[in-house]
Amino acid sequence: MVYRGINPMVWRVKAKPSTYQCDEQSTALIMIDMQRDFLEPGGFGEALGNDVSTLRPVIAVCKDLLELARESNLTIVHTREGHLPDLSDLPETKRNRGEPGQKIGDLGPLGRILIRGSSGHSLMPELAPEKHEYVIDKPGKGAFFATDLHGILERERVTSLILAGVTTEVCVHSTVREANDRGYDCLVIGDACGSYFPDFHSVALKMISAQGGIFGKVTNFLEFSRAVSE
Ligand code: TIU
Repeated sequence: MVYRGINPMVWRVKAKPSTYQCDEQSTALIMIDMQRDFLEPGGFGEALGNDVSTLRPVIAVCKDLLELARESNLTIVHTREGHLPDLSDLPETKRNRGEPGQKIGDLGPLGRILIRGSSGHSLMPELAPEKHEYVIDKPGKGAFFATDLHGILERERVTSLILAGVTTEVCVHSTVREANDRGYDCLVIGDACGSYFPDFHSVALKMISAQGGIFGKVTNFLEFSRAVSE
């Protein structure tokens, strides 16, 4: 539990479709699935046929965002997509979907693909969690499905979520949708998210902020850091 003062700083972030407002006490950073399996050759992302180098620029932005969140004493949650070694939490549909070269659970250059405990499942070393930060292991795309994320955020009295990570249209989107339905006010840091498909990335961000912010709001790291340092 992070120490909470009496008068929290209020931040107003320039965002689409309109200014996003949150305060330092009730806001969490959710860093989604910045794992070797998605960002490095030999992991799950590549097994699905993707060029994982497209995600590399996101690491530096996520690092800056993580540092800013730490300086601001935000609640910080890292998520990891992955499955138990016996595959008991892996639906057959997910294992067989996409006909990848290698399937979840198969042995690859980074260990067993998308399996908890394998080196591919670990977070990128640049973004390693600190001791007091939460790490949520999730079997699905959304971070709320089959995890205790909602309970953790309720205990921390968090109502606003700053979201980043990979991939924009898959796990970030699924998590934003789940969060929105649970009443969280979501702000996605667009340049701290990445997709193997640049066109999916930009459309996914538009889908969040369209229709008056149907799922939440979207900004970039510069605007977020400006608001925090004002
Ligand atoms: N395939 C793809 O774009 N993403 C995933 O399978 N998982 C996450 O987004 N983390």
